[in-house]
Amino acid sequence: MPHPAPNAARAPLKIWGRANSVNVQKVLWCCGELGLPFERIDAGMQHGMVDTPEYRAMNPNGRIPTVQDGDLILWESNAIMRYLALRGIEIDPRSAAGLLYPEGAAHRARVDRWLDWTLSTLQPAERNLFWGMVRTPPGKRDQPAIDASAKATAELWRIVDAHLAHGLPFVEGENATLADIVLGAYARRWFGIDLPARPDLPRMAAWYARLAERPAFRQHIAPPLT
Ligand SMILES: N[C@@H](CCC(=O)N[C@@H](CS)C(=O)NCC(=O)O)C(=O)O
Repeated sequence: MPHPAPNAARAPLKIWGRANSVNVQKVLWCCGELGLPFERIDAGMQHGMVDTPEYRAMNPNGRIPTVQDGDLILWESNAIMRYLALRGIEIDPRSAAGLLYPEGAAHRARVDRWLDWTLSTLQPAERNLFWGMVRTPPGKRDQPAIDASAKATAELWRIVDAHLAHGLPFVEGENATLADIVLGAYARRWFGIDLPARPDLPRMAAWYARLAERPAFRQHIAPPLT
């Protein structure tokens, strides 16, 4: 049985990024699942900082999140989560990290594909929906772009719903993995946006309800969309 990792005894990570960024949220959720202490520093959008030479020296993209663990500085949220999980496994193979990023080439690849899919396919499809409905005042919205984005996003969630026909509680098995984190963070946006109509996706809704019970989800993902 997995037992709490000695990860809590590690020096706190430093995480740069505003708490309402989905890519930051994924990393915070991952830290919560792993019991990793961290210090978060606001950066990005209204907080600025990302264009300073000091920040660019850490992350030449000027994007968030950026994470520091000792001497290691990392950017790209999915790479950060993989690192945190692998480091946790390195420290204690029986820790919760082993559940989050399961061993075995096939199982790990099944998890990884959702990480890639989220960045390459889901995020570009849902961007106009999220920005249009959450970050744009009603009078200034590009409704056709929002509608097209909602339609494209619904088609992608149908894929997730169909995948969940495997009947297991989480996307890739009996335990929540990094795949659930990346998809769950975007699902929170999908369910949190008021839409005139949305497809009935019962398996996805049941999966999402399971994720919503997790303390780290409640803390980092559930807060209002902004
Ligand atoms: N692929 C990168 C994307 C990073 C990214 O685009 N982050 C957004 C926030 S979700 C950002 O930096 N936006 C500019 C800002 O907040 O100033 C990752 O996964 O970390």
